[in-house]
Amino acid sequence: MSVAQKLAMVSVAFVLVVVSVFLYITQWLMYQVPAQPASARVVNGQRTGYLTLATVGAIGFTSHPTWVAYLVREHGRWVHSTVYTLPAHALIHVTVEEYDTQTGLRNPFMSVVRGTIGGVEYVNGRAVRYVNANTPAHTFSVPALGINVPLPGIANSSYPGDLTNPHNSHVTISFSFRTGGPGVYHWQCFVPCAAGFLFGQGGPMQTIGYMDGLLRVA
Ligand SMILES: [Cu+2]
Repeated sequence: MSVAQKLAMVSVAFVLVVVSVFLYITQWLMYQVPAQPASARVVNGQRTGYLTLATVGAIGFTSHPTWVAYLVREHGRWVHSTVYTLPAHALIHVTVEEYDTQTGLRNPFMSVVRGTIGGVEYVNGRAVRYVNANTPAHTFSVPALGINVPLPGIANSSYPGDLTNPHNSHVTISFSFRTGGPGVYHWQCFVPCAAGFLFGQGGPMQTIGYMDGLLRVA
């Protein structure tokens, strides 16, 4: 093989690598998590939206079956998504079925309910303004809207809670809040719930679709 031929082969290989890297990075940058719309209707003249969520200790599918995750109820099915579309200037009623065990908060500040209607959440129907900081499995927190809702976990002896069985052990949490104008608001969990990661803060805690998400208010 001549030097020119060798040079041509190396050049072609180099171009292929550069193009592959370029495609990989652009695909990664352009990736959009599919948004799950929440149902909206007018109740007593008030634009109202509903969001039904679940939290599980291990999602059991996806490429990370062992990761903690949020799911959303869509048309009678649990869907793996943390990107939710909500109506603007509306009252949003949220219900969370919490199937994971207690991890506890590193910062007890996050054990106080904030930003909800009445400053309360309902834990199995009982209104509370805060929970014991050792009990949350997860939180539903939207920093830009001042919302923080700690979600108490189930007892270790009841684990794993099974989403597919509505009678299985879980804690039902409900609360309401108002959306403002249109925008995209980041939300996340503040419990270091990522088992197996440094300080419980890696993996699912850093990944949209698990313990982080977006509220698309439109
Ligand atoms: Cu969490």
